[in-house]
Amino acid sequence: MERTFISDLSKHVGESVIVMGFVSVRRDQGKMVFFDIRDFSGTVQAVVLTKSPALPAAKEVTVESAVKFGGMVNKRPDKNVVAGKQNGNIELSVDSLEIIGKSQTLPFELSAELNLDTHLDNLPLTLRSERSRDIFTLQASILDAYRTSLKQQNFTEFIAPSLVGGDAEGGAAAFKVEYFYDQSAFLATSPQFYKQIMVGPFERAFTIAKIFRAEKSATTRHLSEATCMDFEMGFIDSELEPMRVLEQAIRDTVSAVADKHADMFERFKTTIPLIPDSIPVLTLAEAHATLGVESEPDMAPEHERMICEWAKKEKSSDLVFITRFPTKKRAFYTYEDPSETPFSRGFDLLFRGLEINSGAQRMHDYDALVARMIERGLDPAKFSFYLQAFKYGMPPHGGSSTGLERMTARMLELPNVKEATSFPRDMTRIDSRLSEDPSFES
Ligand code: AMO
Repeated sequence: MERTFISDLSKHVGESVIVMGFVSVRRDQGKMVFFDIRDFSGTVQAVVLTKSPALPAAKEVTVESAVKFGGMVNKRPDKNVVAGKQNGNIELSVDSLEIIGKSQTLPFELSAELNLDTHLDNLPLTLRSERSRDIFTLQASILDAYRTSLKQQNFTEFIAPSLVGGDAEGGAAAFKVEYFYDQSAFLATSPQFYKQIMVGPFERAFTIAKIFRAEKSATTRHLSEATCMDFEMGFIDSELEPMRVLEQAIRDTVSAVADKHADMFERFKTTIPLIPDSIPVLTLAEAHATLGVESEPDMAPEHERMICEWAKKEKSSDLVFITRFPTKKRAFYTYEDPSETPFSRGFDLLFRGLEINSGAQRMHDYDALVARMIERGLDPAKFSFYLQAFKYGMPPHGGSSTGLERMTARMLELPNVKEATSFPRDMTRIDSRLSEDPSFES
């Protein structure tokens, strides 16, 4: 007999079926045994009655074992119906039972609240919890919606390399790897140069790329390996156009996850993010003035949190753009219009207290870009590959990069970005702990 997926069981009342899945719960009641079985499509209650030939085998089933249950789909007696719950009005009356992969006794209950290190130490198990499955189901929907939105906005997807010959950000700390011919390569800190190059062939290009950052930061918002949703577009007048594209992508993403996962927002005791008709935009100086704090060349994390509280209260928005950072604080390729000196056309997008995106209009003139590199102490010869794009004619262009893990974390108000990363790498961990006692700068 073919396997029936759990979400289809209600169509098979009164029929015999085979269900395969994992045991989420086992409850022994007198001589009967009840199970909650889950597969990718949902959960159902299974009952092994006193007279069932499967009863001896049922007593051997441990929680999280992979099982194959055969039995009859029955309507539950009215008094046992759980309204509003998937399969709340049916149950599987089990007459055959096979343990396909037996689980050892769990070190803790999967529904228990664990500290982050215990959760991370046991990921092959803890990723099975409802909480983790929710987080990464939502993350998959974010990826899907963001991609769809950019495609609808006429962007072409490309694959950016993870191995690069130099440090792609001209400054960010990179991991070095041994390469052929005694050469060193680096793990990409950003797909920045490649997305700019792709403006040549495609005009509008995007990539979902792995980035690797070697900064010694041990905070709730830093990973050594992160995922970025980057785009770049040509023929713009200012940074306002990429900001609009980004705003549309975020709006489409929030609306898609709200439609699909309203129940998750309830389970995580949070709400669907608020986005007004247009996301508020403040210059850095306006942001500091609004908070009544002294003007600084960047936003301190505490001020990011405070300005988001302001945006929520005053503008009913969980997101706020900050623009007009001093050029010297931004990456070397950031455009500065002569009429706006010393401010750049860079922007950050903050979401519920945290920067989730950075972007800008870029320099597009070859000579000006080379001059900027020299001014920043960078050797243009080392960037000759990237510079070819500008030698052969480049329009004014700009784009931005959204951190997937940060966006997921803020969507569900998770306190640490590592919880929104299926297999996080940080200073102290690549799967297992590297050290109990890191020396770090937070
Ligand atoms: P930036 O360095 O701000 O900009 O990175 C863009 C976004 O990527 C995410 N991010 C991280 N997430 C977790 N851990 C990290 N260590 C980490 N570093 C970055 C953040 C951040 O907003 N090339 C520019 C983007 C551009 O101008 O288009 C860049 O890399 O969410």
